[in-house]
Amino acid sequence: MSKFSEWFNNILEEAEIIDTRYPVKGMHVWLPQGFKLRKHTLEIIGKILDRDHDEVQFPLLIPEDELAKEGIHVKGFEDEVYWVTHGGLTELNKKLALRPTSETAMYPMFNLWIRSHSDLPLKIYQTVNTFRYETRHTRPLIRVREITTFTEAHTVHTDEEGASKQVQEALKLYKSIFDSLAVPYVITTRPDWDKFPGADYTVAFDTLMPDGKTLQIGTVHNLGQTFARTFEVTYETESGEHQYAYQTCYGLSDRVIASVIGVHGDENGLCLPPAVAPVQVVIVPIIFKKGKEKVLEFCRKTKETLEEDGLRVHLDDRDIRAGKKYYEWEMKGVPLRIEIGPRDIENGTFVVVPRNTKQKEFLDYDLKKISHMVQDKLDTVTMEMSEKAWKAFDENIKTVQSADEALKQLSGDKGIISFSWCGDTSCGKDLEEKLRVDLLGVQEYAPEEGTCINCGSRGKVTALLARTY
Ligand code: 5CA
Ligand code: ZN
Repeated sequence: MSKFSEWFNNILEEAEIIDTRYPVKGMHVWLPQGFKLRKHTLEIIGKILDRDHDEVQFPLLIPEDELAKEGIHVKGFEDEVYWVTHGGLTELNKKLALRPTSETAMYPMFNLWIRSHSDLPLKIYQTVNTFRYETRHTRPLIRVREITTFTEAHTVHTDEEGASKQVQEALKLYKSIFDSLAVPYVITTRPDWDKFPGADYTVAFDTLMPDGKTLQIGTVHNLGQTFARTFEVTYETESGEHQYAYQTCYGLSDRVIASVIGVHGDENGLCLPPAVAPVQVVIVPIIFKKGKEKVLEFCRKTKETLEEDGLRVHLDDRDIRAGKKYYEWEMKGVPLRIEIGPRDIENGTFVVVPRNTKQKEFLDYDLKKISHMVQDKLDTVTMEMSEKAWKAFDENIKTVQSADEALKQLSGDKGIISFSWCGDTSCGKDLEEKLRVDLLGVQEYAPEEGTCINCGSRGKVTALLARTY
C-alpha cells in the first residue's frame, strides 16, 4: 500500500467519514461526519445543476431487455452488472439489473415523454446509488462497487449543435463545482478507446492525488444519436417531420469527495474547504478556574451569533486540555478555530487560527461585526487552499520531449505528463503499454506542432498521460 493509500484509509476512519468494515466488498457505511460532508458537497452540486436542470428519480432496477438494447453500451458494462434473478423463491422470467448508470432506465421513458420540438431541450438529473461489479482493486470512495453519490445529468436536444453546446455548458458547470471545492483539474477529451460505452466522445476532469496518480473526477459525454436511435427518442419538427434527437449525459461520483479529502489533507489530517466542512468554525474556550462562567458565556453568545448568520459552529466545552481539542479538530479538518479566554475578554479581542496556515491571529471582538469577520476569514481560507492546490497541481504537470523522459519522470514524482502525440490509436495504445500509463486524453486548443514522442511522426495534438487510479 502506498503512503497516501495508508493516510487516506486512516483518515477516513479517524475522522469518522466512512466505516469500511461492512461485510460486502466495495460497499461502505457513511458515518455522521462523512454524511454531512457528503450532504454539503451534494448541496453545491445540486445548486449549480438546479440552475437549468430538473431533478428527478428513476428506479434502481432495469429490465434485462432494456439494458441489452444498446449493443455497444451493454458490451461496455456486461462484466460489471449485478443481477436480480429472484423475487423471494420465484425465479423472475425477466432478470433485473441494478443500474450501473441510468441511460437504459431513462431513455425508454424519454421515448414516451418527448413528442415535439417544443419538449426540447430536456435537462434532468438525479443523485442515486449505482452498482458496478468492479474487478480492479476497490478503494473507499475512489473505486467502489456501490457508488452512493452518483449524480448523473441527461439532456436531449433537437440538433447536433444543441448537444455539443451542452457539453461545453456542462464543462462550465463542473468547473464551477470543482472551483467551489478548491480542487484543481485538467480537462481532456478521452482517446477513443477509453470513451464512455455508446458515446461519440467523452470529456473528462482529472485531478492529482498526493502520490502523483491522477483521479478521474467527472465525465461529460456527447452521445450523439446512438441512444436516440436505439430507444427511439424522436420528436416532431416544426414542419411535421419525425427526427431522432441528440443526447448528452454527464456524471460525478463519490470521487468528488475523495478528491476534496486527498487534495487538501496533510500530515495533521483533513483540511476541508469551508463550503463543505460539517463544522466550519470550532470555538474553544480557554478556561482557568477563575472566570470560567464568563468565558463560557462569551463563547455561547459568539456561537449563537455566528449560527444566526448561517455558519456551522461547534462549541467544544468538554473538560479536557485545550491542546487535545486543537489536535482533534485539526485532524477533522475544521477550517477555522476560535479561542476565547479571560485575557481576550479583558482586551476586547479573540483569537482565530485557520486550519490551512495554523497562523494565530488576534481580532477585535465585536458581536455586531463578528460574523462578517469570520466569513471573511473563511473566504481567505478557501482562496488560499485553492491557490496552494493549483500551484502544487501545476508544478506536477511536466512537458517531455521523448518517451524515455516520460518514463524517467514517472519513476520519480509521477504527476501528469504533457507531450506531443500523432493522435494515432495504435501509437497511443503502444505508448500506454510501454510506459504502463494511461493516456488521459487530448487537451483543448492543443497546438499542432512537434514530433510524436512515441512514433516520431508529426505531432498533431498535445496529450496528457499519467499513472491513474
Ligand atoms: N452515464 C454516464 C454519465 S453519468 C456515466 O456513467 N459516466 S461514467 O461511467 O464515466 O461515470 C461517471 C463518473 O463516475 C466517472 O467520471 C467516475 O469519476 C465515476 N466513477 C465511475 N466508476 C466509479 C466507481 N467504481 N467508484 C467511484 N466512482 C466511479
Ligand atoms: Zn505517434
